[in-house]
Amino acid sequence: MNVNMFKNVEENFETFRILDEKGEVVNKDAMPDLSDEELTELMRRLVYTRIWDQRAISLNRQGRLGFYAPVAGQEASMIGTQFALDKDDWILPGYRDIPQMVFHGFPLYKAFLFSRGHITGGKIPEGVNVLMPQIIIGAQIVQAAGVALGLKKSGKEQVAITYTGDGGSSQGDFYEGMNFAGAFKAPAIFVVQNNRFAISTPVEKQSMAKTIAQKAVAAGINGIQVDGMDVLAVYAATKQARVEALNGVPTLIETLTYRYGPHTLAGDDPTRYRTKDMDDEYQAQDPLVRFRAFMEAKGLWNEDKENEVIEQAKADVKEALAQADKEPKQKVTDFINVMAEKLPQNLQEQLDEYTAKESK
Ligand SMILES: Cc1ncc(C[n+]2csc(CCOP(=O)(O)OP(=O)(O)O)c2C)c(N)n1
Ligand SMILES: [Mg+2]
Repeated sequence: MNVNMFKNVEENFETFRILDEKGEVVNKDAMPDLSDEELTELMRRLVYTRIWDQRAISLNRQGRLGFYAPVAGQEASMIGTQFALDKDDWILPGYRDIPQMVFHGFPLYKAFLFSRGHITGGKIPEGVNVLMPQIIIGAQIVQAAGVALGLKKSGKEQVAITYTGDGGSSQGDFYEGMNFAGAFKAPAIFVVQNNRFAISTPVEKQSMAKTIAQKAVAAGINGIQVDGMDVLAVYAATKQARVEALNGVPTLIETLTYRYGPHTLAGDDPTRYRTKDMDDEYQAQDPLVRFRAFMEAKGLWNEDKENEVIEQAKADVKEALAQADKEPKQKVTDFINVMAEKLPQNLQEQLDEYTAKESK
């Protein structure tokens, strides 16, 4: 028999890109409709995030921040997706997705308090539609399907977007969430930031699927693989996914990206699982370098503007840190007290014990 019964589904999942590595437009038809001001804002956010990330890493090393997962390399993937949202849309982030939260309105000083494990960092201001970052891999995906369905049922023109990594795409929750959203026509967008590694596990060992995007096929939802270091492509794909979501079709967006730093600052050493050649390959695709070239060619960006943003980012980090420092030191009773309206007996006992200790 000469019929090929098993066709490769990944052939339908070419990488979508608009800018090449030199910042030249290679897909004019897909160019999103963004004003000069909006393009400038995108560039500003990329630079701002790179600087804030550098500052956060050094603050962590000085012992002034706690948990931190570096984002350099992934800025286009993070910022391009968030930029395509409406203010009222809901974000369900993972631990690395702090930039999307901050650009959606979550105050930077609270992000720093979250990093320190302080309860104030977990109190989301009214009107800021984000949930707290999930540390449990994949847990936010089923929740996103539920939030999306809730938005639909209440008749709102809002979507829920959630983020996970290549590692997260192996979790059962990932399939459940996508399938549920598809079946209930819930306005959800699932972003998998494929930075090629789940801590030290390469994506090639994670799954035999050639793309993560193709995993959308089984759920009957849209799937697209995007060059996640091309902010315009990421933005355009998310913008379209939002329209589709509101029409009852969720989308899985796989962004191909890379984290330049370690997994977190808790001590992993990327040189033990990545080669210099691989690092170089992705440095050559740097989302900032690429978009900067595009912006400079359009006459919309220059060194002065860049320096202004760098100074602003440094000043904002300094101010946010000062504000975080003003927060009263957290007591054990503080975090027991925020857990439940009426405490169960065992926690009540702990509360009594710590109330007594803290009053000494
Ligand atoms: C359910 C669960 N299993 C294991 C872990 C430990 N863990 C933390 S991050 C991580 C890797 C996640 O990789 P990926 O999804 O690719 O996201 P990335 O960190 O690369 O952004 C693991 C295994 C966890 N937090 N939760
Ligand atoms: Mg990963």
